[in-house]
Amino acid sequence: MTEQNNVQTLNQFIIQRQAEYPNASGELSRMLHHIGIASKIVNRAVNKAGLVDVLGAHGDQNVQGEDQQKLDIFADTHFIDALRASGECAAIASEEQEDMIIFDDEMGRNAKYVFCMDPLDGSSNIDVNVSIGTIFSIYHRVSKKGELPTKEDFLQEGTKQVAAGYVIYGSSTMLVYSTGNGVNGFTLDPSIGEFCLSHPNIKTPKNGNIYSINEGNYINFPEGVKKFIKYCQEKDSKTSRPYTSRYIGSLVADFHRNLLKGGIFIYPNTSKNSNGKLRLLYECNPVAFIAEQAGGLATDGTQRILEIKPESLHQRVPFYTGSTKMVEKTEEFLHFFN
Ligand code: AHM
Ligand code: MG
Repeated sequence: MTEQNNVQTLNQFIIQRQAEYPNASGELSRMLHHIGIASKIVNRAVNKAGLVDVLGAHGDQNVQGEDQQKLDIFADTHFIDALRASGECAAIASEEQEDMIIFDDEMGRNAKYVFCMDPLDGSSNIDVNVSIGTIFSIYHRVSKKGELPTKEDFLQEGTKQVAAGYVIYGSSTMLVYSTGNGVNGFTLDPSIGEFCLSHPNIKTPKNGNIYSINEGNYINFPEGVKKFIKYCQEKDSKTSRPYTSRYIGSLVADFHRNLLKGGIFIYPNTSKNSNGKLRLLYECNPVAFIAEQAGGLATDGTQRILEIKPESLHQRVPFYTGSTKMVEKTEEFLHFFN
C-alpha cells in the first residue's frame, strides 16, 4: 500500500515539471505524453514478436487479412500517429523514411516542434529476443509557424534539442528522457500499464570499466581505437584493468547499461565506412544529449557531437560516448596515433 502511494507515473511527473515552469504552455508535455502512449503500443507488439509467426501460421491475421507488418514499420507508423495526435508536431524525420513527413493540416502547420526518431533501433536483434529500443529527439522548428516546415528545422545542432530520450524494450521496458534539466528514467509497470519513475536524476559514473565496440570490425578500425582496445585488455591494478567487454549490438541497450554502470560505447569510422554507421540526427544526438545531461561525454573522436552542424537527414558520424574519463582516454589515443 505504502509502496503504491510513493509511485509517480510519467504523466504525474510531466505535469509536476510543467507546473514548475509558469510560462510553459503544455505543448511539450503533450508531446511527451503521446510518446509514452506510442511506447506502450510498441512495447506490446515487441513482447509478442515471437508469436507473430505462430499466430500467422494459424491464420490469425488481422481483420482485413493484411500481412503482419514488420516491427520497425509498425513502430514507425505508431509513433507517427501518436505525434500527429498530439497536435504539437509539425514534421518528423525518421530512420524509416527517406524524406521528412510533414503534417500539412491546420494543427501541424501551427505546431511549434519537430521530431526525429529511430522508431526501432537494433533491428538485427528483433527476431532473437534481444533488447531493442526507440530513440527520439525534439526541436523547436526554425521555420515560421503557419508555414510548411523545411529541412532546416531538422538540420540544427544537437545543443538545440528541447528534449531527447529513448525507450528500451528489455527485461523490463524503460523510458529515459531529458528536457535539459537532468535525466530521469521510468519503468513500465505492466500490471497498471504505466511508466513509473524508477531512476530519478540519473548520473553516470565519471569512470567505468566496460568497453562496448563491435570487435569483429577490428581490422578496419583507426589505429587509435585499436590501441585503446589493447589498453582496455592490459593488466594494471591501479586502473583496475583489464576492463570488461560488453556488446549487445543495440545502441540503446549498450548505452543504457554503460550509463548506469560506467563505461564507453564506440562506433568509430572504419576503413570501409569513413563516417561509421550511426546516424547523427536520430541516434547520436539524442543519446549524446542524455549522456551529457547525466554528466558523461559524447564526441566523434575530436569534437562534441552536439556541436556538429548537420548537413542531411540521414548523416552518419563516428560515435564515442559514455563516462567522461573513458571518452577522454580514447581521444588521447586517437590524437596520438592518427
Ligand atoms: P539499425 O538502426 O539498423 O538497427 O542499426 C543501428 C544499430 C545500433 O543499435 C547498434 O549500435 C549498431 O547498429 C550495431 O551495428 P553492428 O552490427 O555493425 O555492430
Ligand atoms: Mg538505428
